[in-house]
Amino acid sequence: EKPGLELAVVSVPSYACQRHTPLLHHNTTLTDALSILAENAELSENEGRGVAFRRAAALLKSLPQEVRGAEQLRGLPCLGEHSLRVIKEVLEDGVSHEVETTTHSEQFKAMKALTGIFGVGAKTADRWFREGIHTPSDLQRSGHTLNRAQQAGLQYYDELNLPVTKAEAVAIGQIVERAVHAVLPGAEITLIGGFRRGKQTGHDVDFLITHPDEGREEGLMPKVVSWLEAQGFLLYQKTTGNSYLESKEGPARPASNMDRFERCFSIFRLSTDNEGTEIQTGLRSRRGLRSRRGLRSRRGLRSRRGMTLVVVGDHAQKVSWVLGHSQCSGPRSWRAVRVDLVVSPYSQFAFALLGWTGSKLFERELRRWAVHEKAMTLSSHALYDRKRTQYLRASSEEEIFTHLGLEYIPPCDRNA
Ligand code: DGT
Ligand code: MG
Repeated sequence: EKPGLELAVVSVPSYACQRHTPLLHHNTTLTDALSILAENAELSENEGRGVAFRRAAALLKSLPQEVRGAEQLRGLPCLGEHSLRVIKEVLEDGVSHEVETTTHSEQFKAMKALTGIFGVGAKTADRWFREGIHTPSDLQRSGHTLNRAQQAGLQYYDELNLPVTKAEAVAIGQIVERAVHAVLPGAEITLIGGFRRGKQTGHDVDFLITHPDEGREEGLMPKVVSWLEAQGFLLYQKTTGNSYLESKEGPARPASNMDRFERCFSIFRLSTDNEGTEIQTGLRSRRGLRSRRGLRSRRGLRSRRGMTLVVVGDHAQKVSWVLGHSQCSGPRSWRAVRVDLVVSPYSQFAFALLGWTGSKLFERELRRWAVHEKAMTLSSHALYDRKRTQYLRASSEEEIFTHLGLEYIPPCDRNA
């Protein structure tokens, strides 16, 4: 009488890249629980355990219906002993004791808060946690020396932790397009990451840039960044050059999951004037750094809307404001948004597109499939066939799936 018993006899393939995983699925209670444990493992730098929970969650996301009883899970792959135990507990009691303990643990909460700062990874956060730093405010008070990324991360903490909407991603896309076309007409810009998979919100916005005439894209990023900076669109940026050389990388070396494209990690200043989406943050109410009222040329102490602001530094976009008192509110005409830009040569575009569309687990599973099932090495640059000792070219994602002997999975079904 339990509906859906037939799940057990449906055969489900074990690699996430063999399955369709839509954004919306039927088992969110279970996958939310497993995701917490995965996150906790990742924050504790226990990668293997994190991946095990992620794989179990991804399997549940791909099922065509809700799991109501443990007997429906018989014969399904990817469900380790630990994950099964958690799933059974949630099915029977509605909650998992381990998940509850984790979400309430000081360490988990602190690690999440600290790694929520742009530029802070698990290692750094753990070191700070052991020094008694549990929140961004603790960190601010600690007087620790922070790098430029972390300073920006702290400064825009609240906003960078607000989800970026699809509308905001589209608005940023228009700015990126203007910038890219101003310095290289004919270049192509593609929205990648979670938004390409159909997500309605994201933690950042990712773009892939290329040009049909191979070589024209070389050195593009610094020009794009200069244009954006001159127009006042950047609050922070760090550009890294292209370091990919086939000869150096060597086909025999396992593909690193960090790629070597020219890349820019940035924080955009997105105007919210025209969209009626003004954000009212309690902290840091700063109206336009490049205000039309000529703030650019002024220096020193300023009093606006009851705040005392000190202008530090001498470059308009790099001005940082130190709040005289922190509790003030008022409409703001812009918000900070994390944006990643990646430039790919045209011949590597399909690989870059596949590698940057995600999800992270889907990517991981593609590489695992390639190595273990096909004796191939897949990266965001290339696909290498180790038996035939040659690179396999592709000009579309479909061709890459074909090379890998996989059914094509469209971006909207890569939400593993
Ligand atoms: P989000 O932004 O949290 O809504 O979700 P995603 O899926 O957009 O995640 P994100 O932005 O961290 O990364 C997008 C995809 O790009 C992800 O599937 C993996 C890939 N990716 C991110 N960073 C790197 C990298 O350094 N190298 C390579 N090869 N891929 C990366
Ligand atoms: Mg993203």
